[in-house]
Amino acid sequence: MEKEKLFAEMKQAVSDGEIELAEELARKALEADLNPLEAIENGYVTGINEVGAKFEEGQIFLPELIAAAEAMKAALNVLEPALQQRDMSRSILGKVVIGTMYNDIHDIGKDMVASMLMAAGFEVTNLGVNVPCDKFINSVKEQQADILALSALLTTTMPEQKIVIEALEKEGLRSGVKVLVGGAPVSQQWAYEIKADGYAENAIEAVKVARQLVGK
Ligand code: B12
Repeated sequence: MEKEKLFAEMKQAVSDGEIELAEELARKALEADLNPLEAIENGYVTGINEVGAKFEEGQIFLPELIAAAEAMKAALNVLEPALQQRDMSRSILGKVVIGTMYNDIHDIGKDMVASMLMAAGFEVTNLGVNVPCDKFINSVKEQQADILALSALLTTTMPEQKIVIEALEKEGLRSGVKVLVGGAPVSQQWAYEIKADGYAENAIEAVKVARQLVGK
């Protein structure tokens, strides 16, 4: 099947909240040997963005948003193993602890960042969503993480990133770990303000910045 047509169908499947169809199209993409990242970005992400815009404009409501997100996650479950495939003989670039801020349950983008970092050769501990500050701190200590990656999708949970950075300082851990921030409402300006070490707009940029942060 033609690539662009498949991407259009992926977008539509997310938009319509069609879980099984979204999954089936992801399998088709793998069978056709398409780049999984291209399928995610040009297919599914365009669908979820359209749904987000409609939600903002009041054209659709939460149940439709949830259905779209579930369709997207089902497709990612199929594609992510392919995204993570890498040459295991490569040395580890560094250790990353990643999670979504407290009171925030968005994880689609955060999981993409986690997958891309793994694919690039980082060892990733994914703490999930709604992660309290002390859980981030404990994990940084336990893992002796090189990078702490913080995801916020809500303007109300962005300040949690600042709280975590301040807690790292209080615990005397700040100089030993680089903090990378991201999520749709997060910006480079915000990263400066809260004294994060890096910001990236998307999963591909996140890998580039993470490499720079560990000097590789
Ligand atoms: C899907 C979705 C949901 C799903 C989430 C499902 C899930 N498992 O994640 C559900 C339906 C559960 C949901 C719930 C809510 N949502 Co919502 N949601 C979205 C939506 C449509 C898409 C988000 C998404 O997955 N995008 C696709 C991914 C691939 O992109 P991404 O997340 O931005 O991630 C990329 C980058 O940001 C970056 N990145 C992400 N994390 C990180 C981390 C690091 C370290 C780095 C470097 C980079 C990085 O890389 C990623 C990959 O390229 C957005 C709108 C939008 N377009 O952003 C609204 C949106 C974020 N939601 C919104 C709202 C209001 C809510 C609710 C409060 C709704 C409600 N009334 O209950 C709840 C919040 C619940 C909570 N406490 O968290 C608002 C937020 C408004 C604001 N300014 O704060 C948005 C913007 C919609 C809108 N326009 O109104 N939502």
